[in-house]
Amino acid sequence: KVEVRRQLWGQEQVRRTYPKRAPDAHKGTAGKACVFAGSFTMPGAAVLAGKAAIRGGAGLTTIVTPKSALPLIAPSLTEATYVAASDEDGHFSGELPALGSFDAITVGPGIGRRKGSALLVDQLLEAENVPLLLDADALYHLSEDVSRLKRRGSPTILTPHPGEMAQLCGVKVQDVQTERLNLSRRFCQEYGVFLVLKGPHTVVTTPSGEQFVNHSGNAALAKGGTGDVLTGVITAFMMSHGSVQAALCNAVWLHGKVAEVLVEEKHSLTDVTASDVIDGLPSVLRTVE
Ligand code: NPW
Ligand code: AMP
Ligand code: MG
Repeated sequence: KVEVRRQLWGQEQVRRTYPKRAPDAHKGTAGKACVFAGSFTMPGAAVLAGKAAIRGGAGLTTIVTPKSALPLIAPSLTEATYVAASDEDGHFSGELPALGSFDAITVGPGIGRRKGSALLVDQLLEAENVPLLLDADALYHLSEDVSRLKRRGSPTILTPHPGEMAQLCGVKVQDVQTERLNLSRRFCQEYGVFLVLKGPHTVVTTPSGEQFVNHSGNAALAKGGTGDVLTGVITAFMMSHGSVQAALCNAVWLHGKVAEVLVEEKHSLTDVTASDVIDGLPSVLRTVE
């Protein structure tokens, strides 16, 4: 007998689980995030993920990016600090720079698909005692050998869109879409990860197979960069929320709700940009905290 555990996650659940910021919080207690993102040809992905992490409440956000991409990112992202990674033709060379300690590590937005970023992902999968979020091109590299996930000792979060999920599972996009819940649950139970399968009605699945279906959002989000924004918000929420599941569900709901509010108040479904989603976060955050 299969126990079905699927729940809806909406404003009520977000309000109930959204953490209070302690009056005596300082930037250290609000969470130190390390985001491996960007390259010479995709600096914007790092800007979007980094800005969203900061708007999402991260106390300190460090962007690790190839040396030549750094000056393209930093002028648009004042509040972050930076580590320049060794660079090969505008992309990560694969050498992992010396890092301090962090409360969350995120890798993927805009890192590209060359050998250097594959080596980087290899090494980050070995990072111990810290939650690791893999998105975008990190998922591409992960799909070379998904079994590496089984060796992780700390929470691991994957945030694929249907194309990335198809690659991770070695199936067609259409098969992902017709089996979103079952495929997600089987994947999480086999590999012991949290999964955010994106698209309309994003599904969040926990390692034990609990599932939450999101109903916020609209087609304004169908535009480059919105996934990088979601990754930034999740990075921040992973550090502020006691439960990874609540962090993921809350970030997904909020991200979608922002798109709804933007279209209700001043945009069309056509013109919303990923940056607008970051700018829209405050008005929705105010309704839940
Ligand atoms: P297609 O294109 O429809 O034929 P991609 P990406 C498919 C960075 N970005 N449902 C798609 O098929 C990201 O961070 C940088 C079904 C394709 O075959 C990544 O690092 C930006 N299928 C990098 O770009 C802004 C879907 O999946 C495959 C699907 C590439 O990531 C933009 C893989 O997708 C972007 O975020 C869906 N919803 N979505 C910047 N400003 O710097 C995609 N597919 O081609 O790897 O595309 O997600 O853009
Ligand atoms: P990515 O493909 O990584 O850039 O992520 C796109 C983001 O936008 C994800 O959070 C998707 O769930 C969301 N999104 C894209 N298209 C739609 C849509 N038609 N309806 C609702 N959400 C969408
Ligand atoms: Mg993406």
